[in-house]
Formats: sequence, structure tokens, C-alpha cells
Amino acid sequence: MPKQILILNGPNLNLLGTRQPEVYGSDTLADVERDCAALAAELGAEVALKQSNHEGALVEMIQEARNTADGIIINPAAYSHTSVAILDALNMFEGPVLEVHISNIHQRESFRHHSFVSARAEGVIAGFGVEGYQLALRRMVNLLG
Ligand code: CA2
Repeated sequence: MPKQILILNGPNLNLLGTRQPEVYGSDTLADVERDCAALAAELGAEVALKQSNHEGALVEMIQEARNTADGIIINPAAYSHTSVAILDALNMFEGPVLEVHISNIHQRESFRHHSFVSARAEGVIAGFGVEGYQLALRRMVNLLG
């Protein structure tokens, strides 16, 4: 049975590729989903990509993942910097968690330098553009063995 990997995205990432291309590039979330699905197939895994603008919905998706996913790759977007609820939900997930940021959050405003989720994540990728999702996916497949 192929390993199941959830790629979870937080608020405003549904608009990826439509604004601020100098910060986030021009790929859309649908492009990310297509590229990750293709890479997952090469690596013998399966991905499901989800996005929500709502903190509680993201918490519920993480809770559901306890029964449906072996690992989670998450870009919590702005909730990275504010959400103890998402951190708590991830702490109740037993598999590996990897955190992705498209931009280099450490090069930006100081309020973006801290992420609550990083305390839970096995690894963090920031500043590699949307390529970060693919790098995280390769790492996740290795972690899942
Ligand atoms: O760099 C990242 O991936 C972020 O998680 C993106 C968040 C930001 O709040 C974090 O500090 C860093 C913002 C997501 C906004 O998504 C859009 C991207 C392009 C166009 C419109 C929205």
C-alpha cells in the first residue's frame, strides 16, 4: 500500500500564483498539486493536497489525517506565526510532519520569524519557492521508509 501524504495549506494560499509573484512565484496551488502528485507516483507514494482559510477547518483536517495519512507536509501560512491550535493538533498526529514556507520567512518582517509549528516539525524548508513542496515530499518518503 503506497504511503499516504497530506499536503496541507493555510490561509490565502488558494490565491497562489495570482499576486506577489516577486515573493511567491507564479505557480498556482493547482500546479503544486499536479507536480507533487507526479513526483509521488515516481516515488511510490500518494498525495492529497488540501487548503483552507479557516483555522478550525485546518485543525479538523489534521485530526482526520490521524486515520488517513502517514505523514503531513504543512504550509500553515499566516497561522504559522499565531496558531497554538494547529500546533496542538499536529502534536496529536503520530507520523512525521514537515513544514514548508515558499518565501524565506527569516528574511522578512520579524513577526514572520517565529513559527509555532516548527516546534513539532521534523524539518522546515523556507525560501525555496514552490520547489520546497517537492523537496519536502522527497524527504517525507524517505522518513516513511
Ligand atoms: O512563505 C510562505 O509560504 C508563507 O507561509 C506564506 C504566507 C505568509 O503569511 C507566511 O508568513 C509565509 C502567506 C500566504 C499568502 O499566499 C499568497 C501567495 C501569493 C498570492 C496570494 C496569496
